[in-house]
Amino acid sequence: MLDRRQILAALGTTALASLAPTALFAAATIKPDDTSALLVIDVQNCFLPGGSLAVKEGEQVVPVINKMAKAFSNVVMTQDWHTPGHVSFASVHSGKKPFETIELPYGKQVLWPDHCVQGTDGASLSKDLSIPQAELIIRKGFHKDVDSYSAFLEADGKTSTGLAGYLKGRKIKRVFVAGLATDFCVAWTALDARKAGFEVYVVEDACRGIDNQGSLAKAWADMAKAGVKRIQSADIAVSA
Ligand code: VGL
Ligand code: ZN
Repeated sequence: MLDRRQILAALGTTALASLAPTALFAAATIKPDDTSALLVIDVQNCFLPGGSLAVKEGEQVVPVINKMAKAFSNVVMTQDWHTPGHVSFASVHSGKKPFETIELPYGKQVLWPDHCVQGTDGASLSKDLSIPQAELIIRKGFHKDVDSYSAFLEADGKTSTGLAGYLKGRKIKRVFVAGLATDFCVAWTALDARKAGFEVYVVEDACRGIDNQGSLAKAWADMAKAGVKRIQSADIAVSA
């Protein structure tokens, strides 16, 4: 017969054992393979502190992305790459201010401060990114009359950037999305990646949002509905 002390001891061990994998240690259960790619979205000076469209805490994604990138043999980065006088800039619409919206032929467009103008320092990738194996940089938003939050499709909903073809050509099946901003370029990229047939993960702590009029909560809801998986960088196994 077990006495009270033995029973409590046994229960204690079981309780601890069942807690251990989740609560006591980070469960790094996702192992990127050769069919996985990390998409690093718009980690550019304009979106970082001091930039013209600075995302709150934007700089905090950089060390998280650098560390996570070690787990990936395939990394693609994007650069928002607008013409001067781009249609998404409030400055070209008289009487309009940044963060207001207008109707364009392809639909509703949020207006922004001038940002990520081709060839400017603001459009450069952060000098603190350290991902030497990155194999492709996709530039987007370079048509003067069309915006492109998504790394796959421009805002007209039909002009392709070529990224889906590239990834499929390289036999990529799963994409992990990180960067700026969660509720615009990250979310639109994730949603289009689902439409293009990829398995999609958004790494929450490797992203930061703009959150204009509820856009962040809406983006997460849209992504959940589309089958985008919301994970943390600690879920990804980075082997030594
Ligand atoms: C972005 C607004 C305008 C982004 C780009 O990278 O999320 N947001 N252009
Ligand atoms: Zn832009």
